Amino acid sequence: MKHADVVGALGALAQGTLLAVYRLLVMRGPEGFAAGEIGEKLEIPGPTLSFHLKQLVQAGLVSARKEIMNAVVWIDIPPPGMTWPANAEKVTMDQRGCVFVPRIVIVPVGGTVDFLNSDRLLHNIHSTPKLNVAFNRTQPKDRTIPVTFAKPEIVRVDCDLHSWMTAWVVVAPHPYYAVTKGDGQFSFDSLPPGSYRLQIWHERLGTVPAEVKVPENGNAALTVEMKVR
Ligand SMILES: [Cu+2]
Repeated sequence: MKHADVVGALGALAQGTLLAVYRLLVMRGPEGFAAGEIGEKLEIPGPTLSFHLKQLVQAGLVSARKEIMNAVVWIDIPPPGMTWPANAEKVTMDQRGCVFVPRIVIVPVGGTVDFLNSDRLLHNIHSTPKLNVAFNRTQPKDRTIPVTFAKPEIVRVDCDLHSWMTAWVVVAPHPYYAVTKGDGQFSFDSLPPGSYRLQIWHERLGTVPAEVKVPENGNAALTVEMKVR
């Protein structure tokens, strides 16, 4: 069994507990819990809990620290002439261990996301965007469903069969979009010197603006705080 299969299979087996841990963490939000506190609340023994936490981190659902992962950062007005390369990389979103992996993908305007299902069970992809075309498709194992997104928008995608399965497709008009990683970090490559206004969006924390000045020489660094509303 490959690593991904093992995680997927155990994820399916342990869904009840996994889900309870995830729910608790989602309810608490960015403040999070100490591992001991979670174990106590849910009466899960330490080794089992750390296994589940590892699964959730691997699935990109939680970060082990206070940094906010899966926030989307973008530049309001990109530097002139900075457009998507003609053959941008293929974007895929898998359904694995009953979660969308990754939880957030960035796709250029007019681009296509290949939705996959690596699980042995049936999923579906359901979305009712405001600007893009709605879709609601059944997805058996190993079927690839390509969906094209024509307008800039942050599109929510759900699986109707598993209420906790949510993902986001960020349809980006230019390449200066990034998703924060598990350590809360993001970066843009080759951003010319100048002042930029950024937006930072998180599915539960809303959108906050920020300003950054990129110097002639060297890098710009920025720290943004997001509060629970
Ligand atoms: Cu599902």
